[in-house]
Parts: sequence; structure tokens; C-alpha cells
Amino acid sequence: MDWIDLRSDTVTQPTEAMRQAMATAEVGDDVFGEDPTVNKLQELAAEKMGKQAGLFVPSGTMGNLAGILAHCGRGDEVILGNKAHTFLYEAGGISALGGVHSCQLPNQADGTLLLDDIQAAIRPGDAHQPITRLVCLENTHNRCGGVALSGEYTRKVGDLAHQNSLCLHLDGARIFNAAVAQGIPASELAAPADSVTFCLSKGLSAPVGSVLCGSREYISRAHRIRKQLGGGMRQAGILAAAGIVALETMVDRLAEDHKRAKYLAQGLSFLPWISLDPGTPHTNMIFMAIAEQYQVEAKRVAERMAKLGVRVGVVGKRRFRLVTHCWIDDQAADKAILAFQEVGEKLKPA
Ligand code: TLP
Repeated sequence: MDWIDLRSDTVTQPTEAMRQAMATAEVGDDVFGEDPTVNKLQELAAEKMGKQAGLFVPSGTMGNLAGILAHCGRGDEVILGNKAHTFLYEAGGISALGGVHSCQLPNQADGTLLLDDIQAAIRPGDAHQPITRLVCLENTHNRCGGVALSGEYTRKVGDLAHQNSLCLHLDGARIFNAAVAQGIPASELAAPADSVTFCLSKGLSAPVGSVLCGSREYISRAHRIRKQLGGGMRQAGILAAAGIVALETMVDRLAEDHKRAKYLAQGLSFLPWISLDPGTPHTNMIFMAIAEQYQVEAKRVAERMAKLGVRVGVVGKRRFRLVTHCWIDDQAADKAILAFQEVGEKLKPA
């Protein structure tokens, strides 16, 4: 069966151009810094983020982990959102592996943290308390609906952090979606941050990898941490080659995914058993729930959808996340709408 897979943009597979580039990539031992293709990707990534240097890592999770550990020592504290990917979905790595304490502030519906909350969370110099070192933001914000943070807001948080001798790390797994949605370069969104990670293997469709970017001195610290985490890869140019194609050819087309997410949401808005979240989609994610009067669980609906060839993300007892990406064309969106319609026909309101 040819699946219509809306669970995530992580399911995207390398394009033909990526496979070609991978097959012919010039490689070397990257642990010695000798892989020309990795070096090229890191330089290109740093340039796109407006930073001095980049570090190729196997995943967004490792990018955030190495990125945070390069800012914080054991017992130091990071201020982050209670819906941040780093807090919810990275297996507690920053505390388990780095001994980093987290202070979670309520994420607002638009993905932001209130500036007053951040200010109030910064610890005084008191030996009873951890030392606040870092603030983390996420752009786009996954659990807040794939909403994009503005450059202006990020700048305000950066200023607040720096005035208090803190650093700002940006989990920019989908920073290019945020940039394309706002019609600005990603470097503008990353400028206030001391460090930023972005993913090559989500909407950009590369098979593996993320890049952590920051100052030269910061990246050399992160490089050692990546080694400690077992993330020193050898002839990784095979993977980096696809990442270069991703950066060069897959960024601008993200606008299509945003357009298609709107189209899909519009089609679903006519189904009485589906309740779309207000404002969804902001970028390439649709968040929605089963309308109150229908007594069915999301996982049952997902099973029925799967039988019709459509995979959907279940993110709560009655909630779904649908993510558009380059493998979802207009036809696939239409088929998904029809499948939802068919499943809905068998549901009865209470
Ligand atoms: N997110 C995945 C799941 O883990 C939820 C997804 O399907 O969206 N930051 C953000 C904002 C992310 O959404 C993700 C992945 C990561 C970091 C981690 O990236 P990977 O999966 O490469 O470790």
C-alpha cells in the first residue's frame, strides 16, 4: 500500500537528487575534521543561520542536548517552556546525561514564554539555588500548533537573557518553516540566539541529521560534547551530501506544505465530528480533536484511517496532529479528506 503518512514530516524520504549526491559524495574521517562534504554542510548551515560555525549531529535531539550542555554545567538551570520538545520529548536527556536542572514556564498558546515569567524565574546569586544559565525557545513551536515565533519576540527574549548574563538557545528544528511563513531569512529569526539547532530530516526531506550553529568557540565545546555522546561519525559526508541538497533546494518549497495544510484543514472543517484548533494550521501542522458529542477515541479513529491507507498522528485521547510535507501532494490531501469523511460516516453523535 502507498501510505499517505501525515504523522510527521520526519517520514519524508530522500529525493532523487539527494540519493545522487549521496552516491557520489567525497568523504573523509569527520572525527579528524577531514570530511569535505561535512565541512561544506557545516559552513553552509552556519551561513544560513548567520553564525560563525556549525556542527553536524545525527538528530535534533542530539543537537539540543549537545547545544544545552555546551552552555550549562551540572546543577545549572535552563529556563524552558512546559510544552518544549526538549522538556517533553527528549527523554529527559539534559538532566539524565548533563545534570542540567530545568525550570519550566507555561508556554502561551502562541508558543511564547512571557517576558515577566522569564525575568521572575532568573535565580538570585544564592548558594541554596541552582545557577540560571540559559533560556530556550522553540521555533516553530511543535506542541503549540506549529506556530512561528517572530524575530521581534525572539529579540526581546535575547535582550532579556543577555542583560542577565544568560545565553539563549533556539530549538529551530523547523526554523525554515517559521522563516518561510513570515517571508524573512532564517538568520533573522536566529540572530538574537547564541545557539540554534535546525533539522535536515523533517520538512527538508534529508534522511538523517541536524546542525547546531553558534560562535566558533561555542561549537568547539559542542564538538567535544558530541564526541562524549557518541555522535562523532566517520564518513558522514554520505549523509551531509543529502543535507546540502536539502538546504539548497528544499527550503522555499515549504510554502507549498503550508498551503496544503490550509487546504486539508479547510476540507476537514466541513466534517461535524472534527473540531479544528483555533487558528490551525499556522505552518505545516494541523491540530484537531474529536468533537465533544462523538464518543470515540483518537486511537480507534487512527486504526480505521490506517485501514484506508492514511496514517495520522494521535497526540491525546481525542486529539490528532496532521503534518504536511513534500510527500503529500494535492491528491494525497484529497484522499485523506475522503478517508476522514468515510470514517466519520460510521460515527454517531451521542
Ligand atoms: N519532533 C518529532 C517528535 O519527536 C514529536 C515530530 O514528529 O515532530 N525539536 C522539535 C521542535 C521537534 O519537533 C523534534 C522532533 C526534535 C527537536 C527532535 O528531532 P529528532 O527527531 O531529529 O531527534
